[in-house]
Amino acid sequence: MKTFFNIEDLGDLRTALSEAQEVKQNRFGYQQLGKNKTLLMIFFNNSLRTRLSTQKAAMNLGMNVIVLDVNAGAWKLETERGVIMDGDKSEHLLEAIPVMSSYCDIIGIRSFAGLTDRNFDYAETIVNQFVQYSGKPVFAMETATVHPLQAFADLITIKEHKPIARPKVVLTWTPHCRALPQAVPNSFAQWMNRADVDFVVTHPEGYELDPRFVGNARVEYDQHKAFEGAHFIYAKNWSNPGVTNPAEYGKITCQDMNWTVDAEHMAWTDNGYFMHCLPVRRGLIVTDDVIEGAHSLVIPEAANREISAEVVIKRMLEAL
Ligand code: AN0
Ligand code: CP
Repeated sequence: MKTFFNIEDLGDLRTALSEAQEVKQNRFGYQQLGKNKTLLMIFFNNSLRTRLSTQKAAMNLGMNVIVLDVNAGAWKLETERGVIMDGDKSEHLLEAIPVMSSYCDIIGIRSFAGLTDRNFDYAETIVNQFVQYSGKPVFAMETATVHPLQAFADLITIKEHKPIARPKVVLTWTPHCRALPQAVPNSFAQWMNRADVDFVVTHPEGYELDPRFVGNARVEYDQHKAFEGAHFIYAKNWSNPGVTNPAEYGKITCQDMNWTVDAEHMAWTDNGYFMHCLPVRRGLIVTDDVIEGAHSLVIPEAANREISAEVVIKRMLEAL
């Protein structure tokens, strides 16, 4: 595997899921693969889970790991070409990328959407430059539009807990106080569309996800109807994707607290599980009782991030 951004990069999903199961039972079984190989993890944004789980996965595989927080100690990077660099940015991404890649074998990158320029974000301008100029395998640790390590871990978690062969999975928008990217719901939708699940998306009108991710998934604007019979509720806030109104891209255009997942919402489901990628703001996305309840999967879901990362890095090592 040379890149990992979209579900297509992973190939057959069943094979990937059984590989995940195998890796989970034997996570130190591939130490020779990573010997004397270096993973460079580059963070343009904060992280708790991605940082720890990806580093752990690489260490399971016997790799050396370097973590770079671009905004804490590195030179500020210019990303646009053709500018006179007389501001606070001391170095250009086009030098920084080949320099960084000379010290490693595989690159993981976190670079969130700026949420101001839809075309810039949805063209994956930053990450594509890493792919083009590094000459190394590159994987997403959440880019402007995707978070595939999360979606893969979510799918592993659903497979481990599903009460029936083809469960009903509902992605629900929830309110939030800050404008958040669409990467998590984009990837979740993309992956659920390919998984053996009955997938429904519910959100206020105007919050339609980009068609290239949501595809032909069923969209139900009535959250109560969407929740009926659900086996998994996947809550997430996202800012306006600007699909129906480009001027609203990245803005908060709804703060309706009726969408917060509470016990009453969960009672509409078929004894459903609660999922969220974390970090989560209680009281906005979900109530304390639901996230702390017996049917909350947020901790096993986060733990599976180590497994999704290990499968992805293992495949990249195998292809070096
Ligand atoms: C980020 C987001 O919503 O994309 C990261 C989630 C994994 N969340 C926040 O910035 C709070
Ligand atoms: N779910 C997730 O990616 O969390 P972090 O932002 O803490 O890495």
